[in-house]
Amino acid sequence: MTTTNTAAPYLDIHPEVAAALAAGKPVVALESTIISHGMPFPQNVQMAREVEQIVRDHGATPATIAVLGGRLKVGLTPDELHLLATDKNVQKISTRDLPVTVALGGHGATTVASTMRIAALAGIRVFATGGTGGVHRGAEHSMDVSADLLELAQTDVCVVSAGVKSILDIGLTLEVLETHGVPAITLGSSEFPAFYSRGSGFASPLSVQTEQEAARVLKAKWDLGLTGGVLLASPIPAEAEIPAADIAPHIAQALRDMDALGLTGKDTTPYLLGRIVEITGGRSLETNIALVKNNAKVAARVAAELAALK
Ligand code: PSU
Ligand code: MN
Repeated sequence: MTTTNTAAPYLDIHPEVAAALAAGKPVVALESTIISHGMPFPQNVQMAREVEQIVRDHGATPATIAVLGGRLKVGLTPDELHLLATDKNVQKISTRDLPVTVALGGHGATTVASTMRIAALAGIRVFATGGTGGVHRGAEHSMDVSADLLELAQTDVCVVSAGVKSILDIGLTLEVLETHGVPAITLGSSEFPAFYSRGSGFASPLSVQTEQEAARVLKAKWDLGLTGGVLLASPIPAEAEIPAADIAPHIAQALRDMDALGLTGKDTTPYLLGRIVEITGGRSLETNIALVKNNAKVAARVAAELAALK
């Protein structure tokens, strides 16, 4: 990607994050769509605060990213986190939306794609989320392929996620990542994980055993001039997972309900996540929170190992 310092006047990097970056200390980017559109209040703001603390407890500085009043915010205050969690005027914004939200001075919660781009502008290389977007089921007709995949193809950031949400077509998602030269690497398993579940039935294209190995992969990739991102998949801890066979009928139900409502495009992922929380009586929300926390821990360790290699 082309990172130019013409972006600097649009960025507000929190002083704590700026100090860590200047000192070469580990920093972990965190996204905000998961707060505004991925979980209900008040669990969303509580999750956001706890995830920041987990990053700190594992030796890195958290930088939650959003667009507020048209400013690219890297690192948020508690009041800003609260606004994202509660204000209905906050839009879900992906890369395509960034120039409009900036130019018109709006509020936007950033997806994986737009968070990656802002993280890269700020010089942050490691990012934790819940699950990455991917190729939607039925994409051969809808053409609904998340911009997260195209951002991974071009922006030099490692995204730590619990794999790809099982509301998506995981096989096609892995194909698109391969086409774009994006390493999809699973930490500690030979099977690619499926967000709520440790297993997806798909072999992971690549694996590493430790966060230190993951950091060495990142250094090698970028040293070699292989631009673009890495998807580091971290399976949800066994005690927190919903096994694939248990969640499958609930996902099928949510997809049917979505089709009946005629929802498409950017509204699908928030609807499906919310509907699955309803159908599972809240269990999937607990699972989602557990996997995000685990990813924050892994990302902090990768960022620390990467900082030690430089
Ligand atoms: N992970 C979660 N919850 C979420 C998301 C990820 O646990 O809500 C969000 C991310 O912001 C991701 C987005 O980029 O879902 C995917 O949206 P879409 O399918 O429209 O690209
Ligand atoms: Mn989409």
